[in-house]
Amino acid sequence: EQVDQTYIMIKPDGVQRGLVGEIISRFEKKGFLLKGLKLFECTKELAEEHYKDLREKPFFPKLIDYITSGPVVCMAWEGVGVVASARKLIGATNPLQAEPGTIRGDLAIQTGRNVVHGSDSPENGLREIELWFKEGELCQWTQVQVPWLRE
Ligand code: DAT
Ligand code: MG
Repeated sequence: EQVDQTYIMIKPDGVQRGLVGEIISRFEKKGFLLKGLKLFECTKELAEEHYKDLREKPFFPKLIDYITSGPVVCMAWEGVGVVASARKLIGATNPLQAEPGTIRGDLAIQTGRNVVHGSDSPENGLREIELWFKEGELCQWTQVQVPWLRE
């Protein structure tokens, strides 16, 4: 089985609203492996690079203002199927359309304040982790719970 990595980020609204523990907990309880974690104030340049595919969208300037409006929590998570699974845990982009039980479905109401980011493909997972983390900020470790997660 292919082990993937995904970049998950708690956006400034999630940090300001005191949802950091709650959001980390969802991924932690699922059983994925946490490889990197930091509270971080990002530059406009980094936010623009992260969202470069959306550069032409009318909401792009507001999106960059939002992401740079306060500290974010950057995370790298690893596991089989972690990219798609994390997207399911996060829920639809518009929180009003996100299913109850998802992070956005439970904790947010507006697309422009949707509390969390998750990579949309394994390729982007690697690209975004490389973009947001420096060498030495990621950990290689083995969870003691592995035999209780996988047969
Ligand atoms: P997602 O974050 O679910 O991967 P996306 O990659 O299409 O969604 O867009 C990135 C972010 O941009 C999204 O989390 C919030 C913002 N955004 C997307 N579509 C928007 C819209 N129509 N109006 C305002 N903000 C939008
Ligand atoms: Mg996206």
